[in-house]
Amino acid sequence: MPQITFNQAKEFLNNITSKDVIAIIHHDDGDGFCAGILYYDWCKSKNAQAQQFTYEIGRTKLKNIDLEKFNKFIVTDIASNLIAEDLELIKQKQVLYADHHPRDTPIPKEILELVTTDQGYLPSSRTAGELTNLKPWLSLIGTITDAGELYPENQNFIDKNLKKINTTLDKFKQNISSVVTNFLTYFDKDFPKAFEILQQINSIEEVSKLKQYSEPVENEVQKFVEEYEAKKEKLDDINYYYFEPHYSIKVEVAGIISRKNPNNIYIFASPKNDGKDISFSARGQSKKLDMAELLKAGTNGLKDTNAGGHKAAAGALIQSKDLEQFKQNIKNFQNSTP
Ligand SMILES: [Mn+2]
Repeated sequence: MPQITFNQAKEFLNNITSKDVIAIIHHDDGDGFCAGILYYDWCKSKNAQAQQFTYEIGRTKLKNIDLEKFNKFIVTDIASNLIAEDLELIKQKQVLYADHHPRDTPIPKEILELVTTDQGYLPSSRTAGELTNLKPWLSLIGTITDAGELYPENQNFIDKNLKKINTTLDKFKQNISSVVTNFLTYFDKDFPKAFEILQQINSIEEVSKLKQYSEPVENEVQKFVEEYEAKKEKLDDINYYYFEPHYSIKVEVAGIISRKNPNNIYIFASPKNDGKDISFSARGQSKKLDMAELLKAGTNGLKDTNAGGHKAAAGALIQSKDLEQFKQNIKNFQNSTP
């Protein structure tokens, strides 16, 4: 595979010249964008030609990209099980793959792989910041949007970078990283535009320019959090909340509401794919019910569904026409569980 060291990854970056044409392929979340921009800026500083591609899980396929014109690739923040097949297509090129997800799927042995998992949980944008020494505040934004502060191995990195911009973690989350997260939600149907705008932000102060995009998203989150008590339904013991947001904010709304009473069980529902489908997020720290099992039971016997996740948080998708059956399945499952 060859796994390479931090210094070998640096060497790969130092060897970039104006003759190179480089594709940067990054995940579609805050960490992926920040890492992608740092590598993009690096390539530009070396006068190379660079083009970014946002990798949307389940949607982006490298075979749909004109790969021929690129001689080098930087792939970041995409788990190996999701990208292994696509990496086969570019293994004859020079590829740096810098990622921090658990290695559960082997990737082509030709690819230069910078694995950081033996050092714990290091978000990709932290590594990109340390490799390039560019925009340390952007490296910090990506790290925080990826919940890096929950892992002590990031503490020194976070403290050092907060100090540079003279702020606290709470203020940074409130005024900076959450703005970037909501900005990305605003543009989740036009990621190239999001990259273009975020790449042109050149200081922590300029992040406030993104508020024109983050505020409509934030306001909508607020609105649906407030409407919850009046609009929720009870499926026996489960709190069921259906709402139709304009932006993709279900997971954010689910997080805010469920954190208030984490021992309750919640199912949040909203339309997906132009109303053809409904997607669900289940939340609950219940000892009795596993959220992934609960949603799987909900989709029982229905066509074109998916469901999965963890004990305390899970997701699912059904066709809209099956909603009543889904709700009935959920009730039946509760009544069959001792
Ligand atoms: Mn990440």
